[in-house]
Amino acid sequence: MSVERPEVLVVAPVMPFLMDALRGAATVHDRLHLNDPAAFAAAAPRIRAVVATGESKVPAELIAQLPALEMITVFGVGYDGVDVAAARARGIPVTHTPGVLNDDVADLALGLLISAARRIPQADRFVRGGEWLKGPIPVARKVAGSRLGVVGMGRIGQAIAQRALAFRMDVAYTARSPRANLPYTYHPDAAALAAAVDFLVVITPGGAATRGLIDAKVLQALGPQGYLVNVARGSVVDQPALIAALQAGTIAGAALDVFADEPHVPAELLAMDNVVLTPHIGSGTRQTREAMAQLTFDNLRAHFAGEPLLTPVPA
Ligand code: 8YV
Repeated sequence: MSVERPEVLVVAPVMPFLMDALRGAATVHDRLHLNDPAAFAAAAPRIRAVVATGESKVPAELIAQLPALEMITVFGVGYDGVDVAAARARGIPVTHTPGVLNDDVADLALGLLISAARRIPQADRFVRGGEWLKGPIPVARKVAGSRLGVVGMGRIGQAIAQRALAFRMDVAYTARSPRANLPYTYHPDAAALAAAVDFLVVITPGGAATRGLIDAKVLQALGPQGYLVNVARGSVVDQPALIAALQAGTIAGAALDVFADEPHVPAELLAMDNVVLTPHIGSGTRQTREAMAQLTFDNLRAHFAGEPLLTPVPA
């Protein structure tokens, strides 16, 4: 990094591994815009980089407050919280962390799918609550050999499909366009896919283009034997429609790692026995979070060294 230490605004909590690397190379303002607006106003003209996470927001208003901003680096593959258009309009590049988290998110998707079908969390509660002493638990839903639909066939979607093959699942998908190199059945939209599968796994980027993509019509198509798994963004699913579908038995169950307004989870979902809930842990292993932190930092370092960025977001 340059001799002069750049000033950097970190907009959301980040792991100590990343914070330590940043502090070693830059003057770090940790959430100053939220914690101390007056101090932020004083520092803003000197801030040259923003460090964000997959969930955090970097709106046009914040970008406009930073006249010296040169780059935005996101600790996460999803960058739907960043107003990329506003950044681009000022020639400010945005980087993210693709690739390094594919395995973890795909592992969790399969884990959630199996948890929902085999009711593993419920079975755990059954044992702990002494219910087993009163009699056996009801039988669950078989996974091996069933039909999987993947909404979004990017890097993580493909990693999910590969894992599903080991369970002899019949894999189909929807995406903006068919991928000729993949052996899976393509459906033109989410409703057509949902009608053809037992498990619908959502792993498409968030943002305006996919907001509410999984709506009442898609859930209706998934049907009373179908399960929804969301490891993408809460915004991709119409959450009130999902709650209504679960309450009415329109679908059999759901496993959700992401929600519309994290960390808030609607009381209706908390109260339901046919849902499995996790707190946005798709990439949440030490190994993967360290790899993400390294890539986030390496992009920052490359920028200030005048080198090409490693992983800019796609144009
Ligand atoms: C978060 C994610 O970035 O990669 C993404 O898009 O949503 C996650 O990996 C992570 O939870 C850190 O905030």
